[in-house]
Amino acid sequence: MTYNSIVILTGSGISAESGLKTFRDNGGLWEGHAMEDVATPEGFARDPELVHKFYNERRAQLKTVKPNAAHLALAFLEERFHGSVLLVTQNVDNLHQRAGSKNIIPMHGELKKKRHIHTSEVADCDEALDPKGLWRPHIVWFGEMPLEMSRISEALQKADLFISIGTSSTVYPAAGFVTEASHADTVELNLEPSHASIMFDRAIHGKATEIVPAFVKELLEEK
Ligand code: BV8
Repeated sequence: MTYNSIVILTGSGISAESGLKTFRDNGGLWEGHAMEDVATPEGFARDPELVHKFYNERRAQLKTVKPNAAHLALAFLEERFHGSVLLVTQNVDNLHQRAGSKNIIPMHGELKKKRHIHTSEVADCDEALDPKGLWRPHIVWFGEMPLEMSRISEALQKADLFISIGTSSTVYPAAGFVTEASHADTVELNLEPSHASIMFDRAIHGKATEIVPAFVKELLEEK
């Protein structure tokens, strides 16, 4: 089958081998914190100092990690594929961007951006945010609407291949994308079967730095 329009969804598993913690593999604790305390608007209202400290630490950590072979393979696919490639990531790190991917939708926001709490203006953010300031992390918390959902739905409708990489498929609406793309061929690349594995036409299990470059090679060799 020759594909023309690929949509890729990535989750924290694609960044695991770069040294960034995943959500699931820490017993549901997000870097030692309960999700409710650090990844909800209520948690932010309750304790802005804790939430800013949590995101300031993760933002600073980005300087110490780099993209891995899986991020680089996806950037290579976008560059060499004859059709369209849209990369939708649940991750808030900047590793896809640093790997060279261009057509990206960071649907859960970005550590390297901040949002004004009154005007909602979004701006670059390289340093620590001051809890007493007027900016919050530009991150989509639980209970908040992910970014660019209509653009994502449109792309899923048009796709003839949907690839899900490094996600446990526990977080919605991202976990529902495979259903929206059920008219397309659907492939899951993950360390182990996810909650949604049975929804996929094909599943390839292994470490992202091994299975993603191999799958990209297979895609680019297809005539
Ligand atoms: C919404 C930013 C509605 C934060 C994130 C009650 C109240 C409100 C909402 C809900 C509710 N109950 C349910 C919901 C919906 C909720 C949801 O889905 N909850 C789940 C937990 C049940 N969703 C939402 O709230 C979403 N918003 O519904 O809004 C709405 C409607 C209209 C109008 C307004 C609002 C918003 C969800 C976004 C939350 N923010 N991120 C931050 O990052 O700090 S989600 C967060 O979880 C991260 O983005 C992360 O990506 C994600 C965890 O998922 P994964 O990426 O899959 O990571 P995980 O660790 O789970 O899995 C890693 C996988 O990788 C594993 O399978 C592992 O095997 C694999 N792996 C590990 N190593 C490797 C590997 N694979 C390959 N190679 C390796 N080396």
